[in-house]
Amino acid sequence: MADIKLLTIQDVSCFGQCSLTVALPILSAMGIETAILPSAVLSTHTGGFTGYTFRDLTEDIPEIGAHWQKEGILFDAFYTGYIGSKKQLNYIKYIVCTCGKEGARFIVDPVMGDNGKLYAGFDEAFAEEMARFVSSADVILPNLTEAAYLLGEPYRGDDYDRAYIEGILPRLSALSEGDVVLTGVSFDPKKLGVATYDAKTGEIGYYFEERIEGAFHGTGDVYASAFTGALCRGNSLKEAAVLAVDFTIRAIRATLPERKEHWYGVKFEEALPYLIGRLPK
Ligand code: PXL
Repeated sequence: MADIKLLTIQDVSCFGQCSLTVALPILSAMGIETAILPSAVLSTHTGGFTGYTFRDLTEDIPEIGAHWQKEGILFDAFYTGYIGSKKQLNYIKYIVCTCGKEGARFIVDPVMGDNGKLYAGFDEAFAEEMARFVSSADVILPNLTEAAYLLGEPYRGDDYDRAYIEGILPRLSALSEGDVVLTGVSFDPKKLGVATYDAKTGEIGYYFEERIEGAFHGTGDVYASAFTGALCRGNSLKEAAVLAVDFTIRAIRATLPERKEHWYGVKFEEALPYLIGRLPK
């Protein structure tokens, strides 16, 4: 396997199994050399904890980038998740331009919200900036809430059909002229999955698994990390999207016996051996 150097940019939520504490172990387990650029350090994530600390690292980002440029450090791929501010988005764009190898891939999970609501600390102005930020992405992975915000349209809740999904996929793709993996798609109450859109061919694909009722925090990050690793390891868009679903559902199932105490994240660690076993040799 060719060595792949990837840079992931997202926050460190010290406790809570999301963002970098999920991305780094998953990508490393998948054999990807993973460098990190923390956008902020929080004591916990913002989804259910109160009184968390938030250390903004915005002004460290250009300094870190300048040092890498001086050292000639270059990456094969970039993967961004939770980004703390509009200003950071602009700094990150610059790093992607200056620290990428020729043809470097740029995968953006436009983390902003879920279930129709923006996460604490985000507003519509951030969503508008995120829509501009994704213009240089090769692949974007919005959920349905983020898709609505990226397109500047109302969130439809469960009130949508295949025609709606197949209508928004090409429009999401047009934001970046790149591929799309839309997460949290369901046409049957018992099934939940993803829709993929290949920008080159216009091909739409679906993949569903059993829906497990309730919300599982951090699964978007678990999914996007596994997807990114699989894509970088040579899987196609569809294969990577499928593998990431298969991994994420196993992480959720591993959490179910302790769901009450383990409400803040999923036990993805237990599913890592499965993920490694599914990688191309
Ligand atoms: O999982 C997305 C995420 C990442 N980082 C922080 C969050 C969230 C979602 O709530 O709060 C800090």
